[in-house]
Amino acid sequence: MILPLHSEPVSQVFIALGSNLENPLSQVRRGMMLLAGLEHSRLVKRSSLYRTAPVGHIDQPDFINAVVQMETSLTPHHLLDALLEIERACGRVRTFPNAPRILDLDILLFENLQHNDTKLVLPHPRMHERAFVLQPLLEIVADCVIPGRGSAVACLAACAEQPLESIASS
Ligand code: PH2
Ligand code: MG
Ligand code: MG
Repeated sequence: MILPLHSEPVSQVFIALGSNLENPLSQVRRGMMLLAGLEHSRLVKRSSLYRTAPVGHIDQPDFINAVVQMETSLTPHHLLDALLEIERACGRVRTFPNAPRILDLDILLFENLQHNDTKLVLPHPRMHERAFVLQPLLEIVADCVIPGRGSAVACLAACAEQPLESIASS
């Protein structure tokens, strides 16, 4: 009998990457490289890279944004801790909400889980109103549905005024 190499349950997850400090393009590429090496996980697909205007706190440099699809046997909270550790390793220092950052890694979707505690909200609570998340996500899954929010295509249509420009394949 041929046994599977591992029998841990695997979850499909989507992670957003963003940077607007210290050569954002190379920060996002480095973030992807570190995600590709994440324990108990596999990087499945990566979107193109986008240059995007800041949303929210607008008096800051443009961002580079992208999304990756991963498979992981980590729990949502272990995955979150691993992402925070990568952010720290890349030199991120937290100042105020929405401040410029070297690297931001956000869990967008973890399977179809809807979850809310003080550390983690799933799906990401603002993903449905951010073109810099929706456009790269739709590149990977054209028929993506956001639990509790509906089709990602419809969400993107509602934030069409947010400028973003595809700059390179990742
Ligand atoms: N991240 C934010 C707030 N605003 N704007 C853009 N364009 N890209 C981001 O990654 C971003 C943002 C908070 O995480
Ligand atoms: Mg964020
Ligand atoms: Mg974050």
